[in-house]
Amino acid sequence: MSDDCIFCKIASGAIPAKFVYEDEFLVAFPDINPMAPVHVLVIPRKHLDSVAAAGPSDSALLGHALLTLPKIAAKLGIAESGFRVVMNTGKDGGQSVGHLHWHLLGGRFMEWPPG
Ligand code: DGP
Repeated sequence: MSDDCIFCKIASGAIPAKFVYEDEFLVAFPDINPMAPVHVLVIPRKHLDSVAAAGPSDSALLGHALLTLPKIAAKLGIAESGFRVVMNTGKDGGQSVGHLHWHLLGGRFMEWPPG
């Protein structure tokens, strides 16, 4: 837990959010500024600044997250139509919140390339 991290506060319940999924390691909740009909953020309960801050001891956590993202997509009804997972990292990656997170987007066709 990082004291000044908004996503740590959401994960701990200090700031209320509607969890669409949670388990021992992850929580998922709607993005405050949705870019698609379905747009949730999936975050580890553990504070990591970004994927660039992860190390070998985080392998199981990262693997668990990747395996869980399609399950959350299924729960939200976008597994069959398809979905996009985005992990913005650092300044040029467009990361604005310094706690590792995956955007799970769906409910419409996702254009490529991204802006
Ligand atoms: P990124 O730019 O990849 O770091 O994405 C951060 C996202 O987090 C952005 O889409 C807006 C969202 N966000 C920021 N603050 C909050 C918050 O307090 N609650 C929720 N639900 N989403 C937030």
